[in-house]
Amino acid sequence: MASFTDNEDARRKSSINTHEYFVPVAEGLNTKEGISFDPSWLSPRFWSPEEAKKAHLPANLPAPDFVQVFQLDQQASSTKEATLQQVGKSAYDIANACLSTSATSAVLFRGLSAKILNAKDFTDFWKACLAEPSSKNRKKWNPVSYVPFGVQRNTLEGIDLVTNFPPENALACHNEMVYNPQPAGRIAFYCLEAAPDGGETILARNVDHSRHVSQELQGMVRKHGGIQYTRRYYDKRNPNEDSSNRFHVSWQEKTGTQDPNEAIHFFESVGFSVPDQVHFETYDDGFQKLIVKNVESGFNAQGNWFNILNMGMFPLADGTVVPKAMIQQLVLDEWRSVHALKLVPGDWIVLNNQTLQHGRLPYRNSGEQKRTILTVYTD
Ligand SMILES: O=C(O)CCC(=O)C(=O)O
Ligand SMILES: [Fe+2]
Repeated sequence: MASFTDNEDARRKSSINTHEYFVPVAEGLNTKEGISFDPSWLSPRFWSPEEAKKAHLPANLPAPDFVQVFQLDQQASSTKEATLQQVGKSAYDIANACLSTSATSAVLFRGLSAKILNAKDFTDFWKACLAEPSSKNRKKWNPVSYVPFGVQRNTLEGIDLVTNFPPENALACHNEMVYNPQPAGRIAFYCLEAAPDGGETILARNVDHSRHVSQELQGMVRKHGGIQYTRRYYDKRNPNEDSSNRFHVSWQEKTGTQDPNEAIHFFESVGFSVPDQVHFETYDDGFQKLIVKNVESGFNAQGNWFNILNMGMFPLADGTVVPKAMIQQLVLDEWRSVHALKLVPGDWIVLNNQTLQHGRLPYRNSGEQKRTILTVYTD
């Protein structure tokens, strides 16, 4: 932890207007120790423990030295004027300024538990981040909805919680909604409660994946025109469909409407083109399915690796199937770019979702302490 004078020094050096509520932490997350790599984090669909023993594994996950860190100034923020709105505006100003430069892909605000104790407080703070900026030169943040393949997230007071993924498994790094035509520009996580054991946030820069993923695979994706993402939503009136599988969703549940035209419009409003990417198709049983199918290049605006080919579920644009051995190698190679940090209560991390991936390590909750992390997204 920086001393008061270090912080003063850092504040003077910083070109960012912190509105007195935040102090830059000059040393960032530049800690020496990392977390040793555990082969059980590798997707068991592609790696058995025996195979992992023979592989060339990463040694450890270092701390992410590229995250810009700011600490809530306890003195300034305890004044009467320091409402959640003021603190939110200030955090927005800092995050927006930092993320507007290509040099920064992550900003971490620490110490916010002095102001934000629950999801309701966070809602007020987040509203201030989304308000019209005081200067026309600043980009307004517009919230975007989370549109995954399957079911929506669980929520707390109307705010999304992190993906409901089995705690005992590592959730590998990914860019949110990378399979949609318009993935979110930013994703941010607020930690209300950390897991007593594990649950570290993991981060990987897309530019680093471009160095570690085999040139052969990158070339193959380019040569075959990108990656094909297909979703098939059944009609909930069809009694033959299995509604117990969470990836098997009806179009009515997915889009929140019973009206087929409105269902198509739902996808249109999040960037899919109609009718080529979204349409109803009639099946042999007489019921229709809503088919949503798009091709994405697999690379971001900077030309870096940006896709979920590692799930082994998606063909290339012309129907070519990537050999299983290449996906297996990809799953491993993507861990070579991974850094880890543990969010503690009061931490808010804002990420450029176009250039930085996130995920998390396995964790265990205890009776009294349950990992609780809120999630928001903007354009
Ligand atoms: O559990 C987490 O920290 C993040 C999970 C995740 O990838 C998400 O919620 O988008
Ligand atoms: Fe995610």
